[in-house]
Amino acid sequence: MRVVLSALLLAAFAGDAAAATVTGRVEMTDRNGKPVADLSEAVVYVEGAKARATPLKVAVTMKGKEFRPHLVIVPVGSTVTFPNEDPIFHNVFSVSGDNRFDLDLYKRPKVGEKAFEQPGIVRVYCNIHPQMSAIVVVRDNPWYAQARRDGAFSIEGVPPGRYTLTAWHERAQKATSIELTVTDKGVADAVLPLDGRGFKRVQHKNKFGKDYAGGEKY
Ligand SMILES: [Cu+2]
Repeated sequence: MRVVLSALLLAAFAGDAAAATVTGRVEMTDRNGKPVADLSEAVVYVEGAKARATPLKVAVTMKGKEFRPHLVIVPVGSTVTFPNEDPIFHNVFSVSGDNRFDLDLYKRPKVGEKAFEQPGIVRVYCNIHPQMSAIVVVRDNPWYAQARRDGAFSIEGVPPGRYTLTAWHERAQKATSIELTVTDKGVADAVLPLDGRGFKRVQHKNKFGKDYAGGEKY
């Protein structure tokens, strides 16, 4: 028994020691085929490896009829709070698959919240103001990053193995995935090109699946 335990402990330590860093960069072309200058809302994440990450509690504040920040990434089990700092009503909702929710109407100083239990891209809107939108990216492991303005990203603590590395951006037509072999030395030069040439802003529907009525009431 003691021998087995020691072996397990060794394996655990070896695993920690071998965790590597994956760095690289996201690139994206815009509608005119030019490079996008600000990639700070691109996300990069390791797929195909489930691992528990400590749940977070992060705030997406509603102020001036905007969600701030526009994008957050959290591990499964995390709670996103939605403080309303406007003196008017907002109604936060999403119809994104298993992460759908509806916080109903409230105004300052109430704070609604939602715990996200399913990995996925959650598109968050307000049922009153069609121009308000936010993105919550929910991941089932701790290996994700938000790119810097110049597209560079760094994901730490990745155990050696074979993975899919995916980049996603709201304005890209689809996510870009590459196969990645991580050794204990890490990966330094992953390049993930995204195609934003076909981007068109399309007005989403309200929480009932209908068009927004013209003329705001609040
Ligand atoms: Cu609103």
